[in-house]
Amino acid sequence: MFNHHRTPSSSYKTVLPPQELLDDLCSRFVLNVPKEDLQSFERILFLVEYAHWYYEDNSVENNPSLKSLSLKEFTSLSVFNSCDVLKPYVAHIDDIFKDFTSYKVRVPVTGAIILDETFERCLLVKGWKGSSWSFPRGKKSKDEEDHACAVREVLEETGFDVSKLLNKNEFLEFNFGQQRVRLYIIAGVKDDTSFAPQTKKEISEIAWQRLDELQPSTDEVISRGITGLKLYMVSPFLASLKSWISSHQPPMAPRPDLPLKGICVWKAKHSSTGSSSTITDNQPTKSEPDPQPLDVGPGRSFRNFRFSTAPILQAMEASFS
Ligand code: M7G
Ligand code: MG
Repeated sequence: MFNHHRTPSSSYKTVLPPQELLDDLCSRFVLNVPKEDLQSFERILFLVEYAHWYYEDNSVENNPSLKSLSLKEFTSLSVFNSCDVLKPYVAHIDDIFKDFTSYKVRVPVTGAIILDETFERCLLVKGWKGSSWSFPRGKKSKDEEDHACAVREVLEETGFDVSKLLNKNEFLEFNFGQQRVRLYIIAGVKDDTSFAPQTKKEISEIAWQRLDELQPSTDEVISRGITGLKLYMVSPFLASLKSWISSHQPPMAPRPDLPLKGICVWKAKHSSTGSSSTITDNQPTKSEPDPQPLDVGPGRSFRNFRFSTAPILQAMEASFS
């Protein structure tokens, strides 16, 4: 685990998080939620994912010696280690993760196809880790309506509020395996609108991409536009989008003054993917609303300990029966 061949500062990003920090994150993000949210491993893992993001985006960022962890590593170190009832299941972490991953791809996704005033460009976002572009979209939360999820995800990923522009009946929908993806068409958005994601490390870039650059459309989930743009879950929508556009009048005629390339409207300062596209603007990322400050006073373990074993046990039974 420790790489002794590293550069002079050998503790750089190699220190595992202290158990106290993990316990604090665990009690804040996971153990303090209502019982009904702890009814299955899937729901528990969604909560652990929030704790993990907080760890990566705040704890690791503020402490350069702390090791960056995968969600799986974080999960086995945190919840499954600091919670006695979950401890025995560390051995089953591979299966638990397999279930979680397959559950995730079954959660319906909604989002938006945002068109500019000429209907020549659409707004795409680039993921933080990969290099592909997709429409702003994301998984539905528990009991969330399709259009509400689209509004929330577009707001989180682009900072743009489509709630007043969204028509619940105007959408394109496809199924990818077991996943339903519904995208609402939001047409005629001004191209000087400002965009910036509200989440950290989810989106690395936002751009108006020319629809004709996204062609040739294939039905592939992963494809490339004619100029080499890598696309994720974009192509299958293009044919229906084209026919929608041909039956609707854009509010503005084509703009020959605009570049024939995509127009970047936001880019992260330090993204993990060093992309080379043209940059026009660099707005600060709005930070997430900070959760309660960590309780660091003496006796915190007692104060934070609100763990009730009954729902966890029930969840275990449900998951393994
Ligand atoms: P998601 O919210 O799971 O997907 O985020 P969805 O919006 O399609 O429902 C997709 C991916 O973005 C995650 O698997 C993470 O890799 C990354 N990501 C998303 N968020 C909100 C964060 C975050 O707050 N912090 C970090 N570090 N990564 C994030
Ligand atoms: Mg999301």
